[in-house]
Amino acid sequence: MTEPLDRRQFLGSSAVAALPLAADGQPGDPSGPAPFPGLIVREFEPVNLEMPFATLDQARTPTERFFVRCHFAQPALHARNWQLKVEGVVERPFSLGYEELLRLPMATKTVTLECAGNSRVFLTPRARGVAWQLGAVGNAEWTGVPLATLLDRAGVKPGAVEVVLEGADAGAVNDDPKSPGPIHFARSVPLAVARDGVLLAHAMNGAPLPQAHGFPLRAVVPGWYGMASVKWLTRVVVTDRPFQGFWQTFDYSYFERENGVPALRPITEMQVKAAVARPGQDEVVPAGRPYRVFGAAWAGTAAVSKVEVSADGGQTWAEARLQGEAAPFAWRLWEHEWSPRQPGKAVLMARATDSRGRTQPMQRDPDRRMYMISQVLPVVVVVR
Ligand SMILES: Nc1nc2c(c(=O)[nH]1)N[C@H]1C(S)=C(S)[C@@H](COP(=O)(O)O)O[C@H]1N2
Ligand SMILES: [Mo]
Repeated sequence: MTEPLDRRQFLGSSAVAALPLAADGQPGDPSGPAPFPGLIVREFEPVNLEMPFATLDQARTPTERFFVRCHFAQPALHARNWQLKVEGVVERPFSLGYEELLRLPMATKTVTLECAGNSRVFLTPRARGVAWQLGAVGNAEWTGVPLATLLDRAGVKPGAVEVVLEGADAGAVNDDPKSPGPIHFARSVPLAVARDGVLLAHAMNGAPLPQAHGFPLRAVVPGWYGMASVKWLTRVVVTDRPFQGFWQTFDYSYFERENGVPALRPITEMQVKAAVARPGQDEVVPAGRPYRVFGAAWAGTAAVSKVEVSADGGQTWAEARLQGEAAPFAWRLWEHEWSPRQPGKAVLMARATDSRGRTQPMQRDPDRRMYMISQVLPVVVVVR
């Protein structure tokens, strides 16, 4: 973030002459990592920012590289007067302030959040919505209070089925289908999910949540697409019937077929998916030298157990080397040494398989509408 200033100061210093030149002729340390170039602006207002996925270099996504997805202007909430209401089908509705929240027992979890629209730019014909490439996904360490703690304190009544998470941000959706005037961003999860796993996070990667990621408090729903991880949380409502809010019916829904009849369902769990960080589309790679193909893979509530790479458009596959441990909710980095021989175009692909044996489809399923883009994506490179 301070890179331009540092660079100017750096270039102005007399030590520059003594420094080695990097391959591109710029002064710098050729053995050091490339500086982070910043996030890609997909939309300016409301702000939607994408991580340039080629900059992936560690399992934990640094906060300043983590994508930002906002449907409305970011609310500026202050810890001093922020309150979380817990209400609905409960014995003892209550409100909680920030100080009190921080005194509750905490848990920390590493969780990958992927926007349900990530990779949308690869859909043909072009689909409406933010045109994300690969970087509307990140893996962070979230610290906060289990939602179960607050539900227990409120005393969930018998007959409760879901928990609605509501954010402080609001606005009118004017594209069809329009919202009924201004509405908040809100999303429900089944009571069982709310009780077992949902974290109300006040810290990200060991520091208080930045405003863009939901200060002072956000939900983190492990294994689900990002839309359920409601930011700027101000209300938790326990309901005795399924919630049919805008953000899980008109938006963030897909078709599921029962007995051949398609019906709309809210989007929930992330699909198994591997994404290639390098090489990128149309990258020129040298012939006759090993190239390290690498990326990340995730599988929702399951763990990634295998990643395969193809360098011939999907005819033959080789197993990639997985880093770290197999774990639910968090991605794993993977790498594969590829030695391209023939100059010309080559089509690379990566395919993940999870601990339940599910793997990525080769073809797009149109029932998923403009969401859950997890089919195997080709990366065309030029071997030279
Ligand atoms: N209040 C609120 N919460 C929200 C959203 C929003 O617009 N408003 N966007 C959701 C979507 S679609 C995604 S993918 C994630 C993204 O979280 P991030 O911006 O921290 O990456 O936040 C979710 N939570
Ligand atoms: Mo999203």
